[in-house]
Order: sequence, then C-alpha cells, then structure tokens
Amino acid sequence: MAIALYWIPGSCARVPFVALEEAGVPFDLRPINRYRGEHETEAYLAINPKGKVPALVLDDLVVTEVPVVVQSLARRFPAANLLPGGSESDGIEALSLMAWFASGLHPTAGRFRFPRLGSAEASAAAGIRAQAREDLRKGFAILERRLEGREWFFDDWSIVDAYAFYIWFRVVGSGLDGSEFPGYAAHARRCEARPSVSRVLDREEVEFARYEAEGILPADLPPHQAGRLPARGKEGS
Ligand SMILES: N[C@@H](CCC(=O)N[C@@H](CS)C(=O)NCC(=O)O)C(=O)O
Repeated sequence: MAIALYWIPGSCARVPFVALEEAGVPFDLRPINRYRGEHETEAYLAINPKGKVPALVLDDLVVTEVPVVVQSLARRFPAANLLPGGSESDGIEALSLMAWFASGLHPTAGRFRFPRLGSAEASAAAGIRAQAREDLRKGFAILERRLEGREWFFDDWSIVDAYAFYIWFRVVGSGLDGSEFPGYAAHARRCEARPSVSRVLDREEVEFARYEAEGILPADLPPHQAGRLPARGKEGS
C-alpha cells in the first residue's frame, strides 16, 4: 500500500499526520514549502487543484479535506480506533464536530490570524479580527461545555481530539485569551503529551526551524506558526 501525506508544518495537515502516527504505518511525508510557493506549483496543483494541504495519497486515490482524509484513514486502519466506535450517536457526533471544525472554526481562525483573508482593505482588518474573536469565543464556549468532566471528546481518545487541539493551537496562538476556557486548555495539554502528537510537533518544529534558518519567512508572519505553543501561550495569558 502506498501512502503519502502532503503537509505544511503548523497547518491542519497536522491532524492526518497524527492519524498516520497513531496507525503506526509507514508513509511518505511530503513537506510543501508554502513560503517558497510550493503549494501553487503546477506539480502540486495537479495533486490538489485547491492548492491546500492536506492531500493524502492512498494508492491511486488522492483524498483532500481534513474530515474526509481522517475518515479514509479510519476505514483503512480500523485497529487504530481513530474515530469513536461505540454508539451510532458518537460516530455521528464525531463527524458533525469535524465538519464544524473544517467549515466553521478553522476558516474563522484563519481570518482571526490573517484578517486580509476577509478583506484586502487594511481598514477592515480590525473589524474582521474583532468579529472573528467573538465567533471563536462562542465556538470555544461550546467546546468547553462539551469537555466538562471529560478527558476526551468521546470515551477514548480519537482523532477529533487531535483536530480540536489543532484549532486550539491556531486560535490561542493567534491571540485569543485561552484562560476563559480552562477545560479546553487542559485538553490541549493532554493532547500535546500524547506520543503521536508529540512526534508530529517535533517534526513541525524541525521543518519550521529550517525555514527560519533559510531566512525565507515573511517579516510580518505572526508568532506561533508551527509546533508547540509556549506554556504561557497555552493559557492565553
Ligand atoms: N477545508 C480544507 C482546508 C485546507 C487548508 O486551508 N489548508 C491550509 C493550511 S491549514 C493550506 O493549505 N494553506 C496553504 C496556503 O494557502 O497557504 C481542509 O479541511 O482540508
């Protein structure tokens, strides 16, 4: 079986990377250097015309969109228990959460971090960021309630936890005060300690350090683009 994952350090491709680590299968990690524009080359657009990661190659199949990528891995590697296997309602809720992360929280997090994604007008930036912050706070309040009294989103760890951890990283690493959400903050710390996640974060840090050393990063790139948040950042303080 040929498996390859196109990945950018610090991107949402972190989620299927963790899934592959959990499955413990050999795969080819293919870094895309977006600061050199590799996501927009003809070669990459032939793989994913949207110019985004993740793109997962499963033999002859190319799978895109995080929730679908992780479902394809869950089907291929059932023993990895990537998705909650218990009740029908748990399975459906897992898909529902991931669809919301992909279509709701992640794009909002993108505008919070880079308001130019919402408008090229510099004068609109503060308003876009403020609206995104409020929308994210509402979303985080839902996740905080969902995590109340629980270690993970479902009975056992699942890839939904890894996805929620990515959203936390992106949002708190972009300046949302995480101290309002202590349950979600604790969940992020538990995720970070999971060996599969830790290996992926190490790999992100190595790749990103290479970009820094090459001097190819834009001067206005906000902090916490990849890897671990500093301890203070985790609490959002
Ligand atoms: N809806 C897509 C979103 C994919 C996406 O936005 N990926 C970002 C990284 S998180 C990307 O590839 N960005 C490349 C760029 O345009 O810089 C999914 O769920 O896979």
